[in-house]
Amino acid sequence: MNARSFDSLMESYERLICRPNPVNEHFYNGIFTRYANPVLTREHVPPFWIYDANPETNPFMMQRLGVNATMNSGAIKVGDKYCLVVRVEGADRKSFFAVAESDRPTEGFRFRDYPVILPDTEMAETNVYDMRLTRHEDGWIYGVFCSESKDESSGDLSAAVAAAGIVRTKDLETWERLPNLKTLNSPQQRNVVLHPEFVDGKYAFYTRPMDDFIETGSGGGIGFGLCDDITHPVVGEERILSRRKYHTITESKNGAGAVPIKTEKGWIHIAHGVRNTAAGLRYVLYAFATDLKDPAKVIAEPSGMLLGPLGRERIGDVSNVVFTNGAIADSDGKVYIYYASSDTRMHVAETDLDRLCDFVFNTPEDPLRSPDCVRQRADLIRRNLEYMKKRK
Ligand code: M1P
Repeated sequence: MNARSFDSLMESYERLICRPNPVNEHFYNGIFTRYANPVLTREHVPPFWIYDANPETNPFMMQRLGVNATMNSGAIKVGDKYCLVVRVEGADRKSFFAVAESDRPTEGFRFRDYPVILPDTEMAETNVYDMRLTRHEDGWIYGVFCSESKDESSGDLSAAVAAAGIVRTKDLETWERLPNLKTLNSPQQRNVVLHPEFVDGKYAFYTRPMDDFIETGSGGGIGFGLCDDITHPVVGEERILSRRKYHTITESKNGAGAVPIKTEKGWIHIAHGVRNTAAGLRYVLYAFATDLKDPAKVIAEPSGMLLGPLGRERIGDVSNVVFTNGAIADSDGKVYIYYASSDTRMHVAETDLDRLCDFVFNTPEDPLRSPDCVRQRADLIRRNLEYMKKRK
């Protein structure tokens, strides 16, 4: 094997960043558009994060600090830039955050020179991941993420504790770390999202109460709780808004995803639902709406999934998974849902507010039993056949 030159690695990287990302013409559902290529893969990480560029100290031009995956990214538009705060997973399994930005929403994402340097204030914290970015009406951009520590009370080496870490910034460059969120009634938390507006004059969090690191146990679904002071964040009561249900896409667990999008008809939430199968857990995205005045009150709950893993998306480090923690609602009404597939790479799905509202408010609810599902579908077929006959 001939050692490649660092320059040639940089050239390949530049070619990849500049590669156009056409629409995937083979996919249609009327709800969103898929794109042919992922928007970020580990190959999009600059070679100068991975290689020692100096052939004198790296004669074989080998990777010194490998990167395994680029996934679950928070998303926000800052000025004219579409920004992702990406979960980058090193070859050492530790995740960290890095900003990748582009002036186009579906291609051209380039990492800033350095990853995010988070203030290192939680000394037990081993791993951080899955940041949600909220532009709050108080003027800050908040990042809420999973802060994971070893469970020292357990003899099991893999036992861990998940909590919600909180940072805030104005520019995605300098980050102030706040204390981790305390939820008085739930021992663990993951997939916590800060609502963009005050509710009853308080900060409002979507939570995911959990008894355990992996299993949500008695946690009934996506919760909602209020917090008086974000600089000493404590949530007491968590009202469950999107419940896990038997024999649905959320049976095993669910979790808030993107920061809810405000529309005239309600807050639109894009979350993930998990079911178990003989091949392991399957993660899909689903959507629902909550009341504009009471964001914990569900007002529309379309049946089934919004987006599931498709084709190559189905394979990766944790296969059969799609996961979102960021969407951008643009000023022209377009909505970009950034999602990771199989804990490996990032994609984008494009839709708009009208389509999202139509999907959420006009898709029938899940009747929860096969006979009722057949009745629901037979009704659609009958109406269509009558319509088709009339048009002849
Ligand atoms: O591996 C799939 C996902 O698993 C977790 O999600 P949840 O807490 O709902 O099980 C998260 O760790 C997420 O990062 C990961 O993509």
